[in-house]
Amino acid sequence: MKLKKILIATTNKGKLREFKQLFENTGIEILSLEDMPERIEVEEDKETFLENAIKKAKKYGDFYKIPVIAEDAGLEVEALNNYPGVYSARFYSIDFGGKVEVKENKDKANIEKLLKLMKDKENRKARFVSVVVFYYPEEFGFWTEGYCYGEITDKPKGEKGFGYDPVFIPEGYSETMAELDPEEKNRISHRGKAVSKLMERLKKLMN
Ligand code: ITT
Repeated sequence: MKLKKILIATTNKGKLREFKQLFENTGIEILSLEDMPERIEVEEDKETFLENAIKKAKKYGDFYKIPVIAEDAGLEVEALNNYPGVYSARFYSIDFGGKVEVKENKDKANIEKLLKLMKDKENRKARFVSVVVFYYPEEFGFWTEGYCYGEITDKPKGEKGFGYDPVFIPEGYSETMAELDPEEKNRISHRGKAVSKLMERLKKLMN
């Protein structure tokens, strides 16, 4: 199999930036949805990360007819019954725990709601989950997953990364994920781990 270009099918700029870094020096050209001639809407309405990631990969891959990587990711918090989970991107807007108004941006509204729900919780354990699907239209596909374990802080800190990074301290660290350099985050993150497994599979397929 020859693989020259892969479309990273995400509307999230933070994710796209990290995927591009992870594929640096692989000889594979990374395209984003902005390089595509036409936009399509894909609704994430499934109950698991895997089903959402498969749905995104298939819709984009079949529409644009090029190899695609799609990811569904999120934060699972033990004391909140693993919420926000698959609702991570739109946690602020769901009934669970009450809705929160978006003032500056969605990431900040999600964090505001999470910290409110975690206010008196002693158990701060959480993990980031990434499920990544590679799909080669009409031929085959596979998926990998990665986890990053840590704890939820009581206030946001750091400006790097995106999403819930300012309130997540990875195991073994004293800084939040948003205080880590991008290379360091990619080395330990759920996404970094899922992508390195994916690359192992791709290497075998390309030989
Ligand atoms: P696409 O579906 O277009 O890829 P999205 O933002 O909707 O973009 P997801 O459905 O996978 O992506 O939702 C992931 C949400 O989980 C994301 O918006 C963040 O709030 C959170 N998240 C995922 N990975 C994260 C990370 O590395 N750091 C912080 N938050 C993360």
